[in-house]
Amino acid sequence: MERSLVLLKPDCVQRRLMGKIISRFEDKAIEIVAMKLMQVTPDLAKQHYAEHVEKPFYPGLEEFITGAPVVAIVAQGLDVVRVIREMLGATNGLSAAPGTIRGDFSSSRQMNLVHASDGAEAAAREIALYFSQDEICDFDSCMVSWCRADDE
Ligand code: FUP
Repeated sequence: MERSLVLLKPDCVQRRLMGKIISRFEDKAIEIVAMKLMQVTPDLAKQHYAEHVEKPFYPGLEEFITGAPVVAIVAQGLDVVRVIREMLGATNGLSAAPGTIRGDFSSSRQMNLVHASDGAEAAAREIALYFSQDEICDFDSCMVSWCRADDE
């Protein structure tokens, strides 16, 4: 079982798309094991986007990600890092395939609605940035037995 850090970014919150996007993950039987509405601070933004801090687009990215609240989510499932990245589509909403979340709702490179970890290592680092261990709920999902076979 794998986990991923998902952020519904400020554009998603401001455009009232939170429910629609969360529904996509629920429809796919991805489990949500932690979730909260929160304000990203400049300090947290710098830690989250550490690999981009020196890039020319970073100041605009920080202004955007701190400009309104985000919904931070820990998603759990089989191969969930790859599955969610594929559900999101390409980074730039203008290039993202129709049927993906960004392809259906975003027309921007910066305002691309949702962040999701790009690997298992990034997921562990990002989950620890946004959540303490006691905020993550370990519970038995009642529908697992109707969503996949025992050997999957
Ligand atoms: P992703 O892995 O899809 O989140 O994308 P990246 O790590 O490449 O970029 C992180 C964020 O920076 C993306 F959400 C989009 C944003 N970005 C810009 O705003 N401008 C750029 O020129 C490149 C990326």
